[in-house]
Amino acid sequence: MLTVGTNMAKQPLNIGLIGCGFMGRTHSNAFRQVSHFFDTSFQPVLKAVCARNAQAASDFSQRWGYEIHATDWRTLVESRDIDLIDIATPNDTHCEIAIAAAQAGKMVMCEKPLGRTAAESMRMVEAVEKAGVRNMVWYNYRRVPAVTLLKILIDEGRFGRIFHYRAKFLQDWTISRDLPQGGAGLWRLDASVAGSGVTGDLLAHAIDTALWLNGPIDEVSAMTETFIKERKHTLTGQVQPVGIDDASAFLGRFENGSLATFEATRYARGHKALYTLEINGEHASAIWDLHDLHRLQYFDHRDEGRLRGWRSIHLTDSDHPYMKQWWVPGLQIGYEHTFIHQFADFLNHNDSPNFREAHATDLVTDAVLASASKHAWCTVTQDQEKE
Ligand code: SOE
Repeated sequence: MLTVGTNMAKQPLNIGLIGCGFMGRTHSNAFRQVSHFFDTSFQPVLKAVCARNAQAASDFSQRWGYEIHATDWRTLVESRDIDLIDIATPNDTHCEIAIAAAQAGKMVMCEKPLGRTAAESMRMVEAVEKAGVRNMVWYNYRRVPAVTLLKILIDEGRFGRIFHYRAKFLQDWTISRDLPQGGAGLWRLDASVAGSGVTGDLLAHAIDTALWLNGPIDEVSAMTETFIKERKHTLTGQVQPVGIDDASAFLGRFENGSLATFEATRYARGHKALYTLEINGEHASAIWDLHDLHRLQYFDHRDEGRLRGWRSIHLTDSDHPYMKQWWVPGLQIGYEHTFIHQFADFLNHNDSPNFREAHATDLVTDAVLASASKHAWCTVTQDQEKE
């Protein structure tokens, strides 16, 4: 006998995705996979996808199984059939789309950084809070099980007083001076679209994780550099000045008294996406490395002296965050799972980081850029809501 499978208990959640690039794929994969592995009361429905290029929108909708495709994002925002708008477009469009989606009463999810500046992201915060709609920003690295475990260990007080937090995000894909700026795939090099260079693109990840793990950053002293000063613009064909920062580094102080050392660059030859972080406390230290993302290095000074040393914890057991939902112990997961975890949490009413939390990251990146341009220490404006 054949039985028809039903999903009666689950509430459909109709998703409208705007943007079909790399991030559109990571999000679509999360929408497709989440119900196969996580229990939630929602059933995501891939309702509509939008891209400026009609062929790209059509190809994407067929590949991922979206019901309809469009070339104007307003079609999705105005549709009564859509519950949630997901923004995976270049940074200069986040604000307008998010505000319109909030005003239309949709839930809104947005790629990072939330705004090109903190002033821009504040407008987005105000819009979602005024409309009372759920909102979330895709700072996916919080959902690496090893990073989530680190948060749990810190909150349990295992580290004692924190002295140091250091993070790096290193890439090497813009070293060639022949690489143009602007247009699909290269908008990250166009300051008018991206807002900033590695500060908003890469340091923002490191800052989001740091604020989550170690609390607010009070002040920063930064330097930035643009190594290639002019590049041809894909859209105009003209050689134009480059307005983004190619490298960005800062020293800072956290509110808890610990010292911050951060660096991001696209000029570290040989490094493709080396995001590493380290925290040193009174009793313990930990190190995490994106290229070995399923491991957490942990040292606890209170261990028995004869056996004291760095442990390399392989996070594949069912008592590790998120891992009960996956395979059997010993079998690891990867990058794409971080988006599935974040979406599963969202479906289970954990929206963190929401727009207001992501705005706090933009306040730090604004201070970093201001400090670098003034050659001076800058105080990070704190979110009024939190004071
Ligand atoms: C840039 O190359 C990039 O794709 C970022 O935009 C992502 O946020 C980061 O996770 C990987 O690198």
